[in-house]
Amino acid sequence: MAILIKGGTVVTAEGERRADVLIEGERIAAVGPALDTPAGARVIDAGGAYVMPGGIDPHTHMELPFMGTTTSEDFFTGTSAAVAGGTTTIIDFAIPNPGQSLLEAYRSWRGWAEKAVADYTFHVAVTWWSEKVGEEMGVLCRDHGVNSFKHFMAYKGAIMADDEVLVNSFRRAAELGALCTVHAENGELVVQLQRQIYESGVTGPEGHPQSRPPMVEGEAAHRATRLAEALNVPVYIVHNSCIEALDAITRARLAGQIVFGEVLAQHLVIDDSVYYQRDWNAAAHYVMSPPFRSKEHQAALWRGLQAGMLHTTATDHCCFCTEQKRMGFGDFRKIPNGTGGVEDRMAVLWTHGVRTGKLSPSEFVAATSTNAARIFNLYPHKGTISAGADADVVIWDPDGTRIISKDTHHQNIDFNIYEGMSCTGIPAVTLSRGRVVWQNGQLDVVRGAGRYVDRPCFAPFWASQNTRNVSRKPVKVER
Ligand code: URQ
Ligand code: ZN
Ligand code: ZN
Repeated sequence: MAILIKGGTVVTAEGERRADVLIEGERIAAVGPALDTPAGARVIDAGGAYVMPGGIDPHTHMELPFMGTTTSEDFFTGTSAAVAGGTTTIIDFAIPNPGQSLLEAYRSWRGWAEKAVADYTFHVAVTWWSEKVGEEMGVLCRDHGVNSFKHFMAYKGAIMADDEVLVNSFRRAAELGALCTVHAENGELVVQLQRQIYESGVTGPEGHPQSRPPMVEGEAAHRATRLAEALNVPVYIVHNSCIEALDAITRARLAGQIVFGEVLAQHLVIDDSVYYQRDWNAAAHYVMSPPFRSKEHQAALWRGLQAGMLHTTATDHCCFCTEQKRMGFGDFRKIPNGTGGVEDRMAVLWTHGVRTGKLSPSEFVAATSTNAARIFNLYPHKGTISAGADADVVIWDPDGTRIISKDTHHQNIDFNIYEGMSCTGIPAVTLSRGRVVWQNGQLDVVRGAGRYVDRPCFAPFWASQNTRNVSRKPVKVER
């Protein structure tokens, strides 16, 4: 049955216009003013609303085994919460333990994700190095639609990538035409500073931000851009939280490098005062890395987003319930790192970004959907409203309101980092590949309806064209 979305204002990263959207099956069939209503079509009135591409969250961790436990959100509940918030595609992470086959880890995550209600795809982490890792990176690109490899510069003793891993993996990714993404914190510095802080007698959640100050992130972000420059590979820095990381990206981009930056919705609106609450549980709820920062960093991150030095917004949705957080009671180093928000990202960004004049509706669409689609090669199947695109659509009510609360969210976690936040601008209807999955405040999802999305490498473009870095042809002296 066709669906005709009538009377709305279509918003893409390029602009906005009054237009109807005709959906046939899983695809958008036509976009234009005053489209005819096909016989038998379902008509959805979008008068007074925006019609936007479904959100793409390029950074989630459903069912992640981490720090001795596993995130409380699985791919069914997590993608259900996502569509309730207007996000129709997630890019999650397959993270092998050091020594584990990348393909084996990828297959595990593929299995867990089969219960998803909306579309998904995976970055694959490189947590160790051998010839076999290099070979498997090639197989993942060639046969499994993986075009991005993640590197954790933090988490020493667990999944941290040292320089040997970074250099070998970056070089291999350049050969493959794949993108390198990094969690930029100096893992060695973190361990040293954690020990100092803990041994000084600070054992509570307030020790977490003190052991990961902005320069720990800025140093790693700078180093990641330099390694990428030396190895001629594009790099995407995830969850930039501070001025120092933003400066590293800005420097590299102004030098002509292909560098992209991601910012989390929560880092744009929550500051580090949360760690100094007297209630241990309440403070521990906010333990994630990089940590929440003081207010001047948020202002800089908003400016980075406006200036095009930060390109995507994400959530790093990595949920640990209060009891799991209490694994670190008495030692902040053992509090499982992560916070949620996959359901709240778009409403938070609309309320604090568009309604405050920081972002236009088009810039909102770029930051919540289109830029991620372009960077990770999902565009134009995802990330736009145009004929031929997947019918991942959110009908956005700019005047709708919602008070964010654990009591009403759909996320499988017993608290919400935005608890009590009043949002104006909410999804009225969400469609995933042409099926209404959220309407009138109700989910109508089908377990397993989500599909894995292939993301081809950019080899033809980046490998040949990426000469922006100074090319270093070896020089031989004839003697
Ligand atoms: O570092 C990440 O991105 C994962 C392990 C989620 N946890 C976090 O604190 N950001
Ligand atoms: Zn991270
Ligand atoms: Zn993450």
